[in-house]
Amino acid sequence: MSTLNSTVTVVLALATITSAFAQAGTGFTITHGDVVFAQGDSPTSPTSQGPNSDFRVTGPGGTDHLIQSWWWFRVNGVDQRENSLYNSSGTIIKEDTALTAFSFASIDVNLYTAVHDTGIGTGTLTSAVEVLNTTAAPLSVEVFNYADLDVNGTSENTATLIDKYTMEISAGGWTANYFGFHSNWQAGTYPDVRNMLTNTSVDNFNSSGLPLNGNFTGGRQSSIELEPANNWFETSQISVVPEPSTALAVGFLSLSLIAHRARFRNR
Ligand SMILES: [Ca+2]
Ligand SMILES: [Ca+2]
Ligand SMILES: [Ca+2]
Repeated sequence: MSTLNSTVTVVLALATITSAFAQAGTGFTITHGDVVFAQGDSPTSPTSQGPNSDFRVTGPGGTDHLIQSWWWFRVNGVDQRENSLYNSSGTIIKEDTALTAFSFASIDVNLYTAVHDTGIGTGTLTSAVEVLNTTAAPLSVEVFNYADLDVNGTSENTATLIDKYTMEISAGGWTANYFGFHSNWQAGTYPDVRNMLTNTSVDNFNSSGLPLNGNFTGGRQSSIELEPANNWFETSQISVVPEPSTALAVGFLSLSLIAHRARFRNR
């Protein structure tokens, strides 16, 4: 009896602890083919470090290439720091897409997430926020996307800038592109970039930090001006793509097989 009571107490205590940090039921898993994305529950505080995430392109038991994917914002002239998206009012899941809704003092935010299977060992995660000005005055808002990729399930990654919209992160035969049309980008070794978003001061990304070797994290910032009742979309994409050297190796293999066949025929 006392064992049962203490078990009940522990379960209740765990439930209380969990609810203090995340909103149960707002996290989700979406799937397309063998591409799987899992998002942890929405945090309950603007000062949170954001939920954890998984991104796999080889089925639910495959390599997880992602630690975190989340969004932060700052209403200029109001907020003295960046705020994570928090206190979701709920998530609607539909197989390969999810919509998580948020409502704040001056903006509403809809977070759209989608996965797309683009072939064997490849796939895309699209994360987009719709920001709506719910006040009667124009608003200036900074929107931040943040991603902690651990490509190949390891924090030992090599990251380079392909162009101002695309970062390439690689390890162990895997390559991921982190892509988005934003004003400024930032890369750094964990936890430097996330600290900019979770510390108590105003920070802006300055398009620096690449190339890097180590525990890659990256982000993008957009400055948007919103008239009353107007909305704006920001999109971020993570794609696991064929690694150039792997594709080349396969190419060489095909060529050598063709050469072998040709030799065989000539005998
Ligand atoms: Ca993960
Ligand atoms: Ca900051
Ligand atoms: Ca990382």
